[in-house]
Amino acid sequence: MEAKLTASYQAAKELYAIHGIDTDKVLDRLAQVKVSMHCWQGDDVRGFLNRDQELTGGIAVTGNYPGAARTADELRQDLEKAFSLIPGKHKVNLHAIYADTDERVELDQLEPKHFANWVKWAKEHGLGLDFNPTCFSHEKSADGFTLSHPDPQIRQFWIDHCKASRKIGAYFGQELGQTCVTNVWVPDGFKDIPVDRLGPRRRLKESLDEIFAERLDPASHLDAVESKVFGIGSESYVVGSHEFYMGYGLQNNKLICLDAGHFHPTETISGKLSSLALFAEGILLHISRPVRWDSDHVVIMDDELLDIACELVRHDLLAKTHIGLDFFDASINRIAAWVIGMRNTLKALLRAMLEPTELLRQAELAKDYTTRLALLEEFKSYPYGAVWDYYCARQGVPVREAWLDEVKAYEQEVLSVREV
Ligand code: RNT
Ligand code: ZN
Repeated sequence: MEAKLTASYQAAKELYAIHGIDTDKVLDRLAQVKVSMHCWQGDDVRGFLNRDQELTGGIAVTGNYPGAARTADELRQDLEKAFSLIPGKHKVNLHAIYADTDERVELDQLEPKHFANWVKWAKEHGLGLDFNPTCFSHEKSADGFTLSHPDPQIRQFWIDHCKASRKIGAYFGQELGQTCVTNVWVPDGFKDIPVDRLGPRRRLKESLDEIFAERLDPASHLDAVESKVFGIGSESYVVGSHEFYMGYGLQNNKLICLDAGHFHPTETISGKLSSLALFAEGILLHISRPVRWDSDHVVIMDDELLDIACELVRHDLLAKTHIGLDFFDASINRIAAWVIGMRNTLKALLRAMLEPTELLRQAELAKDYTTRLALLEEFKSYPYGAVWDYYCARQGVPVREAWLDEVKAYEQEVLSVREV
C-alpha cells in the first residue's frame, strides 16, 4: 500500500484513539456490513420479461445516457464492474422481471429455475440475493391497481405472482446460505380523491394474508412490506400507506421497509428507526434521495444519509436492519450511479462508527448539552476520509476518485458499443 495512505491512516488512528475509538476494529466491523445493490439502476427498471412494456406504477426514469444493459449477461457484467469499485462483500437485489430465461413465462408462473443463472453467478462471486415481485409495467396493472384490485381475477393474478416470488426468494436463501429478503411493494392508488379509502385497504390486507399464508424458514427467507405516500398518478391516495404497513407488519411479524423517498417532503426516515427498533420484527431500508416529486435520485452523502447511519450504529441496529439501495437515474453513467450510492452509504456508516458515542451519551445524561453539541460539531471534521481511503486500499478497490477512470474506460470499451 502507498506509504502516504498508511501514514495518513496512522495519524487519523491516533486522533480517534484519544477518544477510545479503535479504527482497526471499526474497519473490521464495517467489512461485516452488507448492502443490497439494486439491479434496476443498470437498465432503467426495464427487466428482461415483457421488455416491450413501458415502465408504469408511478415511478419514472429520466435521461438517455447510452449503455443500459440489455441482457442478463450484460447486467451481470456491469454489476461485476461496479462491485470491483466498492469495498466489501454485498448483495444484489433482483426484481421478478429480471428472470434470466428464454421461455415466455407469465409473472404468476415464475419458478426458481428461471433464476438459476443468477444463483450460479451469485455463488461464483460470493454475493447474496434479495428479491421483489414486480407489480407494475404490466397490462394487468394498467389501471393502477394490483393486490387491491376490485376484480378478483386480476387480484388473484398478483397474489399468485407474489406467492411465486416468495418461493424464488426462499430458493435464493437456501442456495446461497444467507437470508433473502423478498419485499412487496405495490403502486395501487388513485390520482384523484377517492370515496372509498377503506375497501382497497381491506382487499390489500386480504391479499397479503393469502400471500404470506405459507410459512417459510426465516433463516433463509424474510418478507418485507414497503409503503409510499404518493406516486405519479396516485397523488391523492395510496392504498399501501405508512400507517397501513406499520399495522400490517407489526401484526404479522414482517420486516417494515422504509424507503427514504416515500414520505412527505420534510419528513425523514432516520427519526423513525428507534421506534421501529422497539416494535418491528426487523427493518428493510431503501436508501434513496427524494428531490421534490421524485423519490429516487442517486444517493449522496447528505444529512439524512448521515443521520440514518448514526441511528443504525448508535443503537446497534445493523443486525436487525437489511440495507438496500433504491434509485434510478438514466442521465449519468449507470455504473457510476451504483458506485456513488454504495460508496456513500458505506462511507456514512464508517463516519458513524467513528463517533465517540459513549462519551456523547454520558454528556447527555449529565445534561452537559454544551459538550454534546461541541463534540458533535468538532467530529464533523475529524479525518474519517483517511480511514476510508485506507479501507478502500485494504479491500483492494480504487482509492478516492480513481474509480472514475475505471468507469470511463469501461464506458469506452463496453457501454458505448451497446446499441439501443
Ligand atoms: C417504488 C418503490 C419500489 C421500487 C422498486 C423498483 O416507489 O420504491 O421499491 O422503486 O421496486
Ligand atoms: Zn423503494
